[in-house]
Amino acid sequence: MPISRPRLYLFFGLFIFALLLLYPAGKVVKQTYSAYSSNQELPDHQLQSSSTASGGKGPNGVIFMLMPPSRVHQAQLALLSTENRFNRRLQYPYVIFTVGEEIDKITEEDKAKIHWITEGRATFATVPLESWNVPDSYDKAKVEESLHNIGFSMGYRSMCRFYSGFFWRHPALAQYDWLWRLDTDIEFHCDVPYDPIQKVIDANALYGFVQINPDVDFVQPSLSGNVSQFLAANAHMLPHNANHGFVWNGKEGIEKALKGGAGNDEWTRMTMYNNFEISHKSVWENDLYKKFFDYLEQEGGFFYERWSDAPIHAFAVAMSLRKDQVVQFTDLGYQHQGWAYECPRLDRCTCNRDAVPARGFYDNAHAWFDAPSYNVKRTPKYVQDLN
Ligand SMILES: Nc1nc2c(ncn2[C@@H]2O[C@H](COP(=O)(O)OP(=O)(O)OP(=O)(O)O)[C@@H](O)[C@H]2O)c(=O)[nH]1
Ligand SMILES: [Mg+2]
Repeated sequence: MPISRPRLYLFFGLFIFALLLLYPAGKVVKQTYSAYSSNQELPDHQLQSSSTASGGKGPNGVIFMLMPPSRVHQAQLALLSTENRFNRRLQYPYVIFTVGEEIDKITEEDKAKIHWITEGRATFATVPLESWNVPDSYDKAKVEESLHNIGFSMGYRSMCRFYSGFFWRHPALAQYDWLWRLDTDIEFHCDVPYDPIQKVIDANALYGFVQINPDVDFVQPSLSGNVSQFLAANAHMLPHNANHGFVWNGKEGIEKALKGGAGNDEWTRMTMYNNFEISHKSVWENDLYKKFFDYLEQEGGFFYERWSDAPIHAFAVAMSLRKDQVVQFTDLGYQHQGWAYECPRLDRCTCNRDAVPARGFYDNAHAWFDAPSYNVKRTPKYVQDLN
């Protein structure tokens, strides 16, 4: 008996349905990973972590970005790169911060583009002016003088202060454990076949970075001295095995810093370039860091000088985390602006190793991982939670 056309369609339909049951999406994704697993340059743990984080079922994390209206197009390109290289697969949500009334200047057309690029996973959040503008307690004449002498705009200084003391307590990030900062002026030159947050988790770490280099002190001449005084005044709060040697020169520098007498002569100036920064919220949401920020705020250096969030974060991780609680990423082909970046020798990277920005890359990650060990004797009760 000849098979009728509707029956033929039914038969094909059932056949395709059965195929889908046999090869669910997860399997297809796994096959893609196994193609990478033949690559000797990827450590095993990265591959293991990748399969657990697909389909938006991974860690409770968020990618967030501070976006001024003047840099919307730049932000769109950064989001597109992030989506193309890994996040269309990992499906992390985004929170895009604008400040005060800035959101009114983002057109509906630009919002729709961001919506399209991120497949609807981006929400906008407003940074209140109280955590942006110069607080009333500051001496305005002194701030003006600093703007004249040191340079850097008020907006830039506000940005540094926001990233020091406010981003992690903004309600838009409250529901997330893992906070992944990206800036508007970034690009990924490599596909990322694993979940970077999962990699930090698998390492039992709390912080992930790409690059470490020294910062300058002329914009923040009194920062290191203030940090040293904070350490001395709060010695009872310091965990005993934090990586102080990352930011203070040798055993002598560390001891001087812990006694409150160190300054720029003892400061290594080493900082993680935190325009890419993965952190567990507990790195910031603890009594030590809160007290640290309050102390710095009271000293006024965010506006009397140009204290930057990068060294402040570096001082913070050095006073609260062990070496093994920090992870470096070296295979992302991550680039900030026109700066030099690492172009890994991997098929999944499309960067050109002979091009100028891929040639001049340097990194001082050894400053964290090979820092001299130093044990602070006292261990406060609460910091054990952090470690
Ligand atoms: N909403 C808002 N975002 C800002 C403002 N200033 C900077 N940002 C954002 O904050 C992040 C860091 O600012 P950048 O100007 O790139 O700072 P930087 O990387 O230290 O400096 P560059 O070397 O010039 O890139 C970027 O995502 C910026 O788009 C501002 O006034 N308003
Ligand atoms: Mg930048």
